[in-house]
Amino acid sequence: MGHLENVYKTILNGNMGEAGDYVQVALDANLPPHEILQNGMIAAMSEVGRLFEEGEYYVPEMLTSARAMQSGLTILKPKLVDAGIEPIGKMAIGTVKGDLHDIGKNLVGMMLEGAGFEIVDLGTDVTPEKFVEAAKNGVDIIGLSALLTITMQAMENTIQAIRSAGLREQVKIIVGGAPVTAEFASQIGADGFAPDASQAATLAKSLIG
Ligand code: B1M
Repeated sequence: MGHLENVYKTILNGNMGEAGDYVQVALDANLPPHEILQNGMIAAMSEVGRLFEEGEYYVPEMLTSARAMQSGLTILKPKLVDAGIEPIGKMAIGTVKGDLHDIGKNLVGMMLEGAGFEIVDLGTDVTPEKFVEAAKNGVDIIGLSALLTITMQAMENTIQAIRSAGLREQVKIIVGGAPVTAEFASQIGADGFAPDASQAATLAKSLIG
């Protein structure tokens, strides 16, 4: 079996103990980190989503796959992030209120770190008030992630809260996550939208450039 296939299967089956090992084996075989991420790990998570929609996977299976994904990411992170460079900007990132999905948010954080940003990770289920607090503490960019259609509204509430606090002109706000679109982003008054983590890094650089 190929290295990518091993990574894919171990995440699909939620074998947390093995995911990191297979990622390491794939790296040792000189597979590019982005290929392992995209075609092994992210591909497995989309299949998990599909199986959940079909009623073959339930929340516990989604959760074990997510844990396997996270342990694989721990191994991959040093390859995605070049440490030791002078920060080009500071970004606070979080998953909005009501939403617990954090894999995409974590990946965006890693890619931005790789692009030279200092990252403040606010976690998941982050209230608008906490984002306002981060804006007050002087970050250049605020990143909002949402994976559920019902939590997209919290993105708008968050931007509104930042505006009401009089801080909207001081920070750039970017949004993303599976249900989010460029159209929605401009509708709620965000400064930008990115469909994936590497484009989020490009976008963030262009916003502070
Ligand atoms: Co949930 N879940 N989940 N889930 N889950 C989805 C999102 C879903 C699409 C599955 C499905 O039905 N096909 C569906 C949402 C439907 C909808 O609203 N449209 C869903 C549901 C329904 C739910 C629950 C309601 C299930 C339930 O309890 N009945 C529940 C909600 C809990 C809550 O948040 N309050 C729930 C729970 C969970 C788990 C906790 C079990 C687990 C998450 C664990 C974790 O994150 N630690 C989970 C998982 C794993 C998924 C799927 C299978 C995978 C998500 C993922 O990690 N993808 C997901 C199905 C799917 O997405 N196909 C699903 C991989 C990740 C790399 O991609 O997060 O899209 P993604 O991030 C990408 C881009 O979107 C983008 O870049 C990333 C990297 O390229 N991006 C940004 C993300 N944030 C960005 C921010 C940016 C820019 C780009 O700028 C700031």
